[in-house]
Amino acid sequence: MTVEYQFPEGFWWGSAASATQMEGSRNGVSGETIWDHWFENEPNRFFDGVGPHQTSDFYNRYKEDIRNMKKIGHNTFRLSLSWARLIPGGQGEVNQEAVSFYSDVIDELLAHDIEPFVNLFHFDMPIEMQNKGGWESREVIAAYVDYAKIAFDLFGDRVKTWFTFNEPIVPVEGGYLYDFHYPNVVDARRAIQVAYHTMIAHAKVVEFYHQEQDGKIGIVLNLTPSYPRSQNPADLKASHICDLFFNRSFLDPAVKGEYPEDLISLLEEHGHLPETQPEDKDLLKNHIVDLLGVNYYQPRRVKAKDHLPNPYSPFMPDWFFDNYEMPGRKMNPYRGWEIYEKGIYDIMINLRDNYGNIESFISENGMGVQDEDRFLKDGRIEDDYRIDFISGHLKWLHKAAQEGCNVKGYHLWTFMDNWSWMNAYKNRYGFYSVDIETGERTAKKSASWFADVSKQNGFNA
Ligand code: BGP
Repeated sequence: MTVEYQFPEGFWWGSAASATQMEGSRNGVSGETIWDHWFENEPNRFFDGVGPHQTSDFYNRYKEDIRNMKKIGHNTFRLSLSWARLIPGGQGEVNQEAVSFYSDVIDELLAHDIEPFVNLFHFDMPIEMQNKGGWESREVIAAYVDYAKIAFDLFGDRVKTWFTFNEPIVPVEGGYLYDFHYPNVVDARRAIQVAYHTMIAHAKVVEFYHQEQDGKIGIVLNLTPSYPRSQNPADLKASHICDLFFNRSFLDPAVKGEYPEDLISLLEEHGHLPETQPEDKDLLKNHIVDLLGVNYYQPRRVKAKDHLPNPYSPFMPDWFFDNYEMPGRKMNPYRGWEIYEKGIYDIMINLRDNYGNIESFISENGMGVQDEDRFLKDGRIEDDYRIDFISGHLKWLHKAAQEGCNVKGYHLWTFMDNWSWMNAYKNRYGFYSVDIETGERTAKKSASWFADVSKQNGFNA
């Protein structure tokens, strides 16, 4: 039988999740992260007052979960290590219980022919490290590099695909610009320093990895293509600046080893260049990634500002643009985000043409749905909307692959419904639904559909 959308041989089919969102922070021995700390202090900031200890309990049920991954054809799975679990306090003694846990998870994945992709940092700073200044502090960078070395020593023999960070812009925006993550600072100067230091930490880890290990190392970025309202110069400029701030401030140093000139000039013009060290430039230049994970959920529609910012208000990236609600755009009615499948293709073509066709894969893409139980039928969630969402994106990814983009795989966010930062269980994303009370997992319709896709290495529309 011919398959209409046939993907290149060896395509990675799988999903992604993160430690804080699936392990349960009070399971086993673990240090505290900023999430535990914040939840203890301000539980009302979390949806339904549900914090990071109430997750899908992967910590205790990973064997069942990995069996389920195998059932639906996963050949790869991205997880993250919790720095605070592996080294409570962020520095010093390694927690042997965490070593056994992660080691068993990795072995279990490999025993099921699922290649583990391991990410070192997914928004979960140990609270002690945050108290030392978080990413504003060079001392914390050094501690992170030590943590990475320990992880490579422990698991590098079995894990051959590593990532330094997931969506490094999120802690910048959430923690330092717009107050939706701890430490709830609103200060662009500090945000820029945090963003810069994250990339220094990243490059140091890449440097060490390449010296000592023989696999691949990359970074996972949420690339949000920026589309201007019109082709008039003001809208084009607004969209370009958006791209510089939200995409290229990480993409360029990670893949090209340097920041875009026009980003530097813009920050210089407004007196917002971060503090640097003389050796940073060479560090970035010489230690670029081997591969790139791309998280794509929705595009950014941009227009020039209707009103010039008040010159006395503090500098913010959105001095330079406004978000634009394009009439007629397709929306996810159950979450509120725009659905624009072609965005995935535009990202890939950009990587092909402007970033040396770096090896990449879709490391997250997914459709969050509120009150998903309304789609329960005979005990299973009939999520045809998710099948449409995934296949719509896969068609464009297939086209990109056919046109020579070096795209190696597709991972859904996420394997099973899990806890999410501020939103707890509001938006469900999984192939498997999870009963929060009992922990029971049930495959949704999309799970069996995806099993066929991975088996055939493609699908028919
Ligand atoms: C991504 C993050 C994930 C996950 C996802 C869904 O940006 O990498 O950790 O949370 O978004 O987001 P939400 O649960 O807020 O809908």
